[in-house]
Amino acid sequence: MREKLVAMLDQGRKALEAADSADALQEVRVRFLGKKGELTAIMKGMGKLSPEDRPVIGALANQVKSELEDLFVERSRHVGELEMQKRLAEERVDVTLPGRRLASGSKHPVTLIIEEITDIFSALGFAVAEGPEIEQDFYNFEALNMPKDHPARDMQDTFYINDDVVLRTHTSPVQIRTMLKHAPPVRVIAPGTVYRRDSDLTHTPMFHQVEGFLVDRNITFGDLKGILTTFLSQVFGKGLEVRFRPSFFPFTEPSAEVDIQCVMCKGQGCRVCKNSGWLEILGSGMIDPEVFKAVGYDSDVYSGFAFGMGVERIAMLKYGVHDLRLFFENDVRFLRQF
Ligand code: 2NM
Repeated sequence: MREKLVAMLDQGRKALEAADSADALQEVRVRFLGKKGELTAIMKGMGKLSPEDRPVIGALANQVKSELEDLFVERSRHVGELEMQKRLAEERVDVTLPGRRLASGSKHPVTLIIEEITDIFSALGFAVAEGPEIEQDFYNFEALNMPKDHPARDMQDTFYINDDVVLRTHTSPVQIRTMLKHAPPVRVIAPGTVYRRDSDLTHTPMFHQVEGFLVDRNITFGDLKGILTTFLSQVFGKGLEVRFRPSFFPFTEPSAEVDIQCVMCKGQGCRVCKNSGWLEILGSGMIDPEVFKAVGYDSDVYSGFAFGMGVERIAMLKYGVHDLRLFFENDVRFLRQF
């Protein structure tokens, strides 16, 4: 029995020294020191020993047990350290490596133009107003001097929700709402999405507009010309010719279409300007007294001008985009360029 214990101590020591992981160590501990382990088996057999041998062998067994336990603790510490070293080596991070760049998006060209137009008019003292895209007939048509039987309504190909509710065909209803809420002097622009039942190479059923108006005492057509000329020279560059051509809108009188010299050929004549040398860019006019009547402004005291433009059209001319559909397809190869 003495030999058995000495041999076990030797085996146990060797097994512990060979164990190089927490799992392997645990296995060795169970094998030698566990409840069903080899040392327990020997201790159970001690009852058969003579009374003289029993205390001697018992003491030896306890000594072997405590030595193996000490070795186990010591080896555990060592193996723990080894495992930590291994993990640190495996999980090493090279903090000097360059970072991975996040792919960043870009603003849509329509957004960029709306922002640019907004910035220019802000600097000229205009506030920005917004309103609903689903609009009542009164704000979209009636208050703009277009009663139900008015032929001018044929100019708008309207999406009707019901008899009284439409998808706004322009952002003018925002101007009407603004006038109903605020007494003059007011100067406001209304950028936003508008809808018309129109779809071909040069028309989409949804597009964007910026409209604006200014009302105060003694506002004249000269003020309209000054503001719009200033605006156009800031968007398209100084030194470009601007011309005002008589036109008609139900909500303005007199009305004028504003042209700029063709940005592609500088007035020489090309495909874009259909050889005229000019590009139609804005609609405008002095606000009709009928509109003032609808919103409760006194047209004997106040006068004002209004204007409207298509954002996609300005974006096409400014960025040289020849296909309107590119603005709505959202192909990143197109969008990334802005
Ligand atoms: C245009 C052309 C001319 C316009 C008029 C108004 C309002 F509400 F003040 F009467 N807002 N926008 C207007 C005038 C819009 O777009 C081509």
